[in-house]
Amino acid sequence: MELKHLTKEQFIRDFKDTLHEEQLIKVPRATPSELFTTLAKLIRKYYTDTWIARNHKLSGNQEKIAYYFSIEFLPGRMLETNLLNLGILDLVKEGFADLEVDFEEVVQAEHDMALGNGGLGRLAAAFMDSLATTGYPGFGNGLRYQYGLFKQRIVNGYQVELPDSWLGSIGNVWEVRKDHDVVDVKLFGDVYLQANEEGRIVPVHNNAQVLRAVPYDVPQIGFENNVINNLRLWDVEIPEEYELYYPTLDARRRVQDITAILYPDDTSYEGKELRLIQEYFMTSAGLQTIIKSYLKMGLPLEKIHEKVSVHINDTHPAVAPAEFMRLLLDEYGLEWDAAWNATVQTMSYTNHTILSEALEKWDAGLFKHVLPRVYQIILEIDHRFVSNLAQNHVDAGLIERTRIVKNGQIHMANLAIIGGHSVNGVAKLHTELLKEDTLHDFYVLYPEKFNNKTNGIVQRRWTQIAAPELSQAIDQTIGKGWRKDIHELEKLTAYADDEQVLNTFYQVKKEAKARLAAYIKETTGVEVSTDAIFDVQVKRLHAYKRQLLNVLHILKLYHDLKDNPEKNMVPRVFIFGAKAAPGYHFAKSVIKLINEIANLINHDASLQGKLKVVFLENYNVSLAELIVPAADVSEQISLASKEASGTSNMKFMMTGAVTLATLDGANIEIKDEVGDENIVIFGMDKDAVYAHYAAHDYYSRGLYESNPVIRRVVDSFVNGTISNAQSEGAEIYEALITHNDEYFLLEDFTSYVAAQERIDALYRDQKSWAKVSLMNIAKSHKFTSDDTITEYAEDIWNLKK
Ligand code: 26Q
Repeated sequence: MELKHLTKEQFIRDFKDTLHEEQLIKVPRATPSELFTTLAKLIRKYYTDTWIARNHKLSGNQEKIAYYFSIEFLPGRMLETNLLNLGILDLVKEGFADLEVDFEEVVQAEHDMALGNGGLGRLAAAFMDSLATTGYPGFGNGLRYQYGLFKQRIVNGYQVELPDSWLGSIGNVWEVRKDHDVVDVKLFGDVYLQANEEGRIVPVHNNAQVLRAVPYDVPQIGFENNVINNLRLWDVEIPEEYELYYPTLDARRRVQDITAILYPDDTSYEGKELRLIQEYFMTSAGLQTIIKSYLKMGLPLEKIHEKVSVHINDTHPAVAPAEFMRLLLDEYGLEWDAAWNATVQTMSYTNHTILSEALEKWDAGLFKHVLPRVYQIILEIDHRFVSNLAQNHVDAGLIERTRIVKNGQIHMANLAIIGGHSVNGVAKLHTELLKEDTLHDFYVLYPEKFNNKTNGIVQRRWTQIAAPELSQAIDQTIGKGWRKDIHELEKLTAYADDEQVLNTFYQVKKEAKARLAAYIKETTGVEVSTDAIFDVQVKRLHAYKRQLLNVLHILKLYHDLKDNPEKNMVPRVFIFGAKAAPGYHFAKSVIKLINEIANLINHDASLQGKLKVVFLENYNVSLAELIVPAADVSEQISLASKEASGTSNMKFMMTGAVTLATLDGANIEIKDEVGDENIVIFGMDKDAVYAHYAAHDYYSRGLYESNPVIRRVVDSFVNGTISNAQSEGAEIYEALITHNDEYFLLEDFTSYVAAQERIDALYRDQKSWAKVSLMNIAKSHKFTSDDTITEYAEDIWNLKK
């Protein structure tokens, strides 16, 4: 079906027919959910031929394909992106207007696909969109969780987690089950080595549990280019021929558990058997199908790296090099050296964190129990790595620090680095820290493997979909070319002093703020004025991200206003959104405190509406689409060196927020793009932070005792200022004072307050503010994931379009 020629009238006819056939009803009687399902089915019909053609072409033309292995994908809703990318979003909106259907209601009937925690999962989804949009052959490989990231409710100020049963009653309308591509995955059992008839030593794997991996493909539609790639998500089933092994409901449930839930932690890692099984299950299933489809080309396996790249997104799929070796050796009979060469040249790895508590290490005993054959192979890889370096007279300490298996643990990052040809960080500073610090030993061994790939975002979702008024204002100013080539945003710099343009953009921001204000009123009951500065911090809750620093500043403003209700300040609305990992006690206490401080402040008439605090529950991709375009200030205040990159910082920038930031992650690159005058920077840089580590001289109690402003703010956690949060307040006080303030909030507090005062002053001059805002939009094109993925494709994967 050629969508180029689709008219509104034809679309309306098709839609009515589909609704009739599928739901046996007419438009006025259909619910938003029925309308959504119908629309999704219709556009599936529209794109199916293109999808099939793409799959045929790729299997026929022998192009190299990259496979992006990730335990998380976080696309959010797909309807609008799919319509936009097919080039029919406006047409469908107009058609629905004619049918008197509220398009927005239909959009909202789709459940977010939230198979990810935060940045890492969202980045994986962005890469899928950008691979299709740039036209590179790149497929995703992950898990089809029954339940996505938990739904957050706030009850009495506390976070409550509810299951996210995203498949609901209508399932995932976009996916296609691919029964002919099922593979089996083996776990547990005993392995011993035996000579076969040809005298070759082969493993015998007895008493294994055999699981069936069933793929579901979700189309990834490129922007107006007739390219559709696959995101392949695996589900688990009991193979019919092994049914007798699962006689009880309990036994069956234990199998289904493998793809039941996404682990909701995004930092501290826990060595759970089920998690290891999830990781292996998707890795093994993915690699098996990759090898099978490669062999259909009739080429020799030892050259598979010429046609296939496997990317390891963080260490979660880092068993890949060992599993690939197992398949090449045991299933396809390659010799070790040929298999190892192919493996190293196929694999590449991205690191997303320098926090040592997040680095995956598996207990060797547990690993051996679950994956006995893979364990043997890892021991062999480790053994060869060690003896090879020893032969080359490499320092024994260096060998010990970089080997894979030691002290009863398997170090997954080490396996990913040794078993691949590329290691990258996700922003310039992060990659430098990997080289200098976290992975320095590997950098000494393999300097050529290291490279940087600064993260990016799908600009289309954050402008054309989330910020339609802004997009129109851009069209009116520089024409529509930017919608296809985001670098044209640079043309906006020519209007930095054009009062009329600045005023238009200022008004556009106000419209977005009004939409958010209505949502805030509806969901929290709090009234906020669009004349106030909308100051936003939305991201996972973690100590290193320092939501608490933001809270300290709010308390300071509160004290200032109590002392002097006439204090001259631009009214502020502080907006938070954040999920805490369910087991992360500290993070949950911060949420409770934010909510109780909100209660305190929002109900205090003496503050004359100058200060408001709102916590929006269940922050997810769809809520981000509402919040981001409405922000005046983007809070990116992690302790320097801790935030690998950040990506929300890029989204805020693109929609005209002013970034208030530390010199961390990609904030540094944002500053380099916009210049010092268009960003507000504060706090210690990475060198100052590291100097404290080296000298062991950080002493938070000293700062508390010597600075009365700090003392008053910190004391308000324990002196009854905040009601209903005594134990949480005490906990925070302890963390800051007794436990020496691990993330140096108190040291950065003073410069943070000064930075906030600069924001206040800047906002008072509407024209200056509008100019800074416009410059941010103009320079944001640097952070498109289309360019990031092009760098992966060219530098790491060696793909052709
Ligand atoms: C590991 C083991 C067991 C359970 C969970 C996990 C786990 C899950 C998710 C560990 C880490 C994550 C996610 C990490 C993450 O989102 N990191 C962020 O990645 C972004 C994209 O590169 C960066 O922009 C952020 O700076 C980084 O924090």
